[in-house]
Amino acid sequence: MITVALAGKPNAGKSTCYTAATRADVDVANYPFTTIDANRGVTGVRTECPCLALEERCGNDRCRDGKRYVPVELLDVAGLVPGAHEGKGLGNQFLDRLTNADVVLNVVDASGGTNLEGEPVEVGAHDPLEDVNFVEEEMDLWLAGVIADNWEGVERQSRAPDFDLDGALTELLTGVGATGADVAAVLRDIEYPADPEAWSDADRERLARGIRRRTKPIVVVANKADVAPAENLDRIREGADKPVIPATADGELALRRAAEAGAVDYDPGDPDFEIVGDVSDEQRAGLDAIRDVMGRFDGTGVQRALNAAVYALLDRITVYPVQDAGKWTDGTGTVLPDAFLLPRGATPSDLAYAVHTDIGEGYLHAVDARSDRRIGEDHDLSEGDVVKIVSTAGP
Ligand SMILES: Nc1nc2c(ncn2[C@@H]2O[C@H](COP(=O)(O)OP(=O)(O)OP(=O)(O)O)[C@@H](O)[C@H]2O)c(=O)[nH]1
Ligand SMILES: [Mg+2]
Repeated sequence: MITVALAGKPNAGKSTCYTAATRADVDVANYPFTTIDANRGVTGVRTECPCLALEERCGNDRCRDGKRYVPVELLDVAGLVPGAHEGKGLGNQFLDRLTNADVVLNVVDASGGTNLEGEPVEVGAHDPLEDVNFVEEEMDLWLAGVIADNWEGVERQSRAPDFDLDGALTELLTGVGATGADVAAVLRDIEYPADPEAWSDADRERLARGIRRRTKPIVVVANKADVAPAENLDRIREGADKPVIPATADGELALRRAAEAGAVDYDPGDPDFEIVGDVSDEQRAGLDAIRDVMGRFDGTGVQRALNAAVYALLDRITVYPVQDAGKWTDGTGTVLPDAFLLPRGATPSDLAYAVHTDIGEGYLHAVDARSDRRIGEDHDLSEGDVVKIVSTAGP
């Protein structure tokens, strides 16, 4: 499963985001370092379910009237402070939790109402663009540290006659999600000494920055947009060289709770909601305030941030394997039982391997269930494809 990690300084709203997205119970409070241990939960990215093309909706647990939520793992990480890579604040242990992340949501307090340590200050007194930059800097320096800690091993290997720097670095960096192609691409971009023993800290840092950018791309969540001055949001948008999504995690959490209580009709990622239950005047005022923010930002931003991370940054597509190409069901008659988030450019054979190694190894051919036509092994799959795999293995 794809892992999305929430990173950011204390009090930015990571746990609120996490709680809203996963509806798990974690501590949410207005003091720094509320999260003492990383939390792991499951949320979903939203897409159009292929069942919209059928006469009836599929009724899958993860489909709400044609809005399909495809599972991704979400990690809540404790707040980072400047110097975290050297152990400041709660330090390295939390950066280490980012190791498994495929993509990072950098949650910043766009209101400027908390300083770099996450302590409350007058709204607007702190420049939120600093939060965007320092979190990225901490991640880069943390990775530089990981590389430095393991450099002796690279030096040792370099004494062997058949030494290959690409291979040695790929081995070192595979744990943070880097492939041989990532290492080769970064080495092509930077200048470095041929002999590993001659590498300086600055050389390793350049390598770290390149690898971090490729293996842990960042979406900036400009949170607390409900109380953020407009110029702060402009400043973040202009200053950050990455996608920026204004958000109100608080608003999303309130809506999800209200939806669970039957007070509103709202599905995560909707641009608006409807009040359908009895609410007090106070609740109505609170909901109206959220609606106002949603109107300004086209929703609460939480779902949009998750979608931007997976579909835009990681460039994934959603593909649905089925056994019956006519009914779009699995062996038990469940309609559109599974959804896979594959890299763009994935082929039917890649899908077969994603379903199961045995199915991949026994792959014979595939059928596009929308058109009921056979598709070639090297055919690029597209978002929303429904595919029957014919394999010597499995059903
Ligand atoms: N106004 C406003 N407040 C928010 C929003 N999201 C979170 N908050 C508040 O910000 C405070 C901190 O939220 P948390 O989610 O605990 O922050 P955190 O990033 O997990 O903090 P640490 O675990 O200490 O790193 C809480 O009081 C939240 O209610 C938002 O969208 N708008
Ligand atoms: Mg927290």
